[in-house]
Amino acid sequence: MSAPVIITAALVGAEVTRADQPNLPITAEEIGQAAAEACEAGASIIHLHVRHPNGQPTQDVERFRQAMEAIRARCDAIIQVSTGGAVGMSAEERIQPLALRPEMATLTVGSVNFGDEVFMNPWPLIVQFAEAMRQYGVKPELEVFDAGMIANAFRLRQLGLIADPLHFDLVLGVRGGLPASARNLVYLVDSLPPEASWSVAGIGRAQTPMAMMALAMGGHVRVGFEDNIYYRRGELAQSNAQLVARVARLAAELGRPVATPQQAREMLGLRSGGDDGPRP
Ligand code: KMH
Ligand code: ZN
Repeated sequence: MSAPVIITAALVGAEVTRADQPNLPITAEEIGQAAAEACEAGASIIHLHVRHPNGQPTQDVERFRQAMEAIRARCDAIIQVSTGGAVGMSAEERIQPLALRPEMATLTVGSVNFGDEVFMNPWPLIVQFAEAMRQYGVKPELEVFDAGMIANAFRLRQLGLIADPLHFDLVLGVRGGLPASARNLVYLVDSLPPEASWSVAGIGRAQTPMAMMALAMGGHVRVGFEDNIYYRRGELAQSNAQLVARVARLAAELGRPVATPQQAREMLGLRSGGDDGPRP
């Protein structure tokens, strides 16, 4: 058997709407239910964004607390909060959920055009977020949307702001970022520290081919409505779990078992096992 694959379910995101995907989870209860189904299908990490009841994206700490409680009531998944939030949010808004001391959080290591907008991550913001994660004992997942961002991760490591083993998420196919291709994925993986772990998030129709490449290369996989709302061309996915289940099936064909949350914690070197709960 090859190494287990860690599947991350990006359930909600900040950009997708109910008009785009009628089954998008929005309330804490809906997010908790979607997380439980995704875990049952093989996910061990829940990448978490939250919304106001009207569907607007928010980084409000109470909304995160409610969603985290709803997830923890139903499954043992690693909760990875977003510090990316939505394009245009301030650093102060985006950093809020770290105060809940989740096991993991995203740390985007550079700015990138994002559709018609710009996802702003200037160096001082990156340092501020990395320092806060260190202070709260939160493991960063380093989000890479373009090749140059990896150099910033090395710089953070050199400054002692992040520690080995590093974990990256390679996001391929955002309009304005690095396109999703086999050549680009291989280039990014070759640019990482050899001991680092990595997952791939292919955007839109690139989700499944990028997942298959990651599985074959020994990497990990992120899927979910945040990145792709379709099951196949022209057919909306029924649920986040349906997308996770496909990756689990493909992994099985390649002889890679899906990691349990506990196995994923060990593989990622997480601090305790996620039983210390959110704090005020
Ligand atoms: N919503 C994107 C602009 C993250 O979660 O850290 C940024 C994003 C990345 O979703
Ligand atoms: Zn996100």
